[in-house]
Amino acid sequence: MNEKRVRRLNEIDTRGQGPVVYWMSRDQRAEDNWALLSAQELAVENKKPVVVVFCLVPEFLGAAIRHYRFMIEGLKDVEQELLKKNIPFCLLQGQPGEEVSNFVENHEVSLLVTDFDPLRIKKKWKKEVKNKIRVPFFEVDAHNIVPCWAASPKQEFAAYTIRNKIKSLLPEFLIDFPRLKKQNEAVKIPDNDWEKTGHNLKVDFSVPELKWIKPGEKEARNALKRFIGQKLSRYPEERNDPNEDAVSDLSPYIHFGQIAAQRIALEVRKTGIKARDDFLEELIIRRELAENYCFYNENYDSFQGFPDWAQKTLDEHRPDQREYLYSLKQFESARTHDDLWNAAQLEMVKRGKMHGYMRMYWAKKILEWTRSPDEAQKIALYLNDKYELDGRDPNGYVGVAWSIGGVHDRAWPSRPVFGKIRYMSYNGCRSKFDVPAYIDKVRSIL
Ligand code: FO1
Repeated sequence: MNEKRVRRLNEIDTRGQGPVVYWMSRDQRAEDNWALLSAQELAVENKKPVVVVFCLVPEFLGAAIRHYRFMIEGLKDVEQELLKKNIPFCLLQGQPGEEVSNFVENHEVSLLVTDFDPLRIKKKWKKEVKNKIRVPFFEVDAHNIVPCWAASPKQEFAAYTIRNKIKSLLPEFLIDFPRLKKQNEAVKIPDNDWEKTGHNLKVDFSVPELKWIKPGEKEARNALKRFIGQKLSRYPEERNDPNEDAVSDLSPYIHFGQIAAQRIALEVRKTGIKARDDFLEELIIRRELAENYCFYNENYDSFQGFPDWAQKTLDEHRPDQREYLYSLKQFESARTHDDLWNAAQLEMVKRGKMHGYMRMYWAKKILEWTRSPDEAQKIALYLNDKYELDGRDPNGYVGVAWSIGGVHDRAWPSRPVFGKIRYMSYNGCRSKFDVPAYIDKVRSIL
């Protein structure tokens, strides 16, 4: 295990008598999981068994049944995969500060490993657990190919400033995964009561589950095979056409950690298909740039996080007359004057996944049709996190910050409301793809 993937979260060296525990949160998979592999390595070193715990938290950042169903079904797969290796999977429920630290206490856990996540809520959870436990506590970046802290020690300005830093480290980090070993001794823990969990989870049922995408580690691998077999070669020219089904649909699996970005990169690189470079740019550089932004900028979801030039230009244009003004309700119910924007909103509500190109247009129009950039960002993030299956993710926060606040983008010729923030227009979309066809396609989604 490359030590650079691991960070210590406390300075305690005394270990407990019991098992090594991996507190799984972001990377919800048994295979290709550096945090689990690290926990297993530490367990074998100390002749201890390893146990995996997952803490199910109600009302996570406004997640709805759409998200919890996808995640919980995926976790059931994880439980089964781990069982085959004699590794117990223990489902906790409640606030991690309580539940995880109690588990460590009650099972005399020898040391705790968890996975990396740059989001504020995860830093808070880890701080609470760290303040309560008296055993060594480690964090492993199992989500990124180049660990976030290894890629750069600071917030990067744009893709071109981080690209070479990451590329120079790929030979060291973009390597194949060792297989998870079967362990002989297993700690006896009570069976998980999935029914009880499902029933007494307080969650928003107004956002229905999705039928078109199946959750879990196996389904994620199938989606990867399909993407490589049928779509990768078309990716460069068709990725910006929402009528073409050339996108990978892998983002929900990556978000819930049901597949490792590293696995995707390894399989795509093997193909030798010319198009792979465009896809790998998105998968590796753009995604790790988003992690970098959320990790080093605590205002990743607000106006204060935008670069100075962007804040200045947006401030200058706050008094500008808005040609249209819509409320959250009007946006949410896709009732604007713009049929293309309405279609993008409906695609997200009904399918849980808006096409990447439309996400930029969609967010920029919210900036154009609200009273302030602050309100625009709040509405965009609220809708994104409520309906997108891959919401509540660094990619989503940065996608909105790029569209509304010019994050990782440059200044453009100034115009009303936007100032120097890049503008996108209806006619611009019409020059890129068949707008009526997209609107019809969305209308036909059941
Ligand atoms: N992580 C957890 O550790 N426990 C949860 O109950 C949980 C719920 C959840 C619901 C929706 C969602 O989009 C993410 C959720 N996550 C949960 C976090 C997730 O695994 C990711 O770590 C972050 O959302 C992305 O960084």
